[in-house]
Amino acid sequence: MNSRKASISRKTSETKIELELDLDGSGESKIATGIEFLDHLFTALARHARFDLKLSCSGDLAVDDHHTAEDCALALGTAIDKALGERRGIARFGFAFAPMDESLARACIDLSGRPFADINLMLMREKVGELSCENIPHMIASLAMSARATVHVDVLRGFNDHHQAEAAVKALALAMRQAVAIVGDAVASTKGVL
Ligand SMILES: [Mn+2]
Repeated sequence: MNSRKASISRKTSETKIELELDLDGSGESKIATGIEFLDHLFTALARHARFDLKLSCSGDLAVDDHHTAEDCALALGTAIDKALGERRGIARFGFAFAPMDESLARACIDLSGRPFADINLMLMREKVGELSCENIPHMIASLAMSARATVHVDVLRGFNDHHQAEAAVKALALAMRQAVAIVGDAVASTKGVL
């Protein structure tokens, strides 16, 4: 199998990001975004998707956490898109539930080439750590857009925002792992293109 890796250097007036991704890794990650709860979520994503991921970001955290959360997710999605190449042989679809104590999340993904996201996490707090809760669904949606994936993530129950966010990301990771898996050598579309 060809290696499925990608590197991203992304620099704007708001963030500077370096990212290295291996879709066929072992879940090892080294994440430093400047927001520890965001690091926690990307670490969980890499671990459960079994991606090797290095991500460093120097963002305008003096403004707020928005650009950092969004741009890190965009960079990861772009890397996934790049690493997948023409998407030949992939399973394309992935579905997973992840419980975390009282919380239960479900993620469904189609690496369709068509960006779409519907994310409902039922978060109640303003922030978890230094990450604003409004940026957590935004981050998953940003990843879906740049990965050119259709992604539905729902927290079905829960009352702890940390658990709900983490369960959502773990479900996404498990679904992602299925969707990127190599299962054949055809492009999994009746159109012949993803
Ligand atoms: Mn946790």
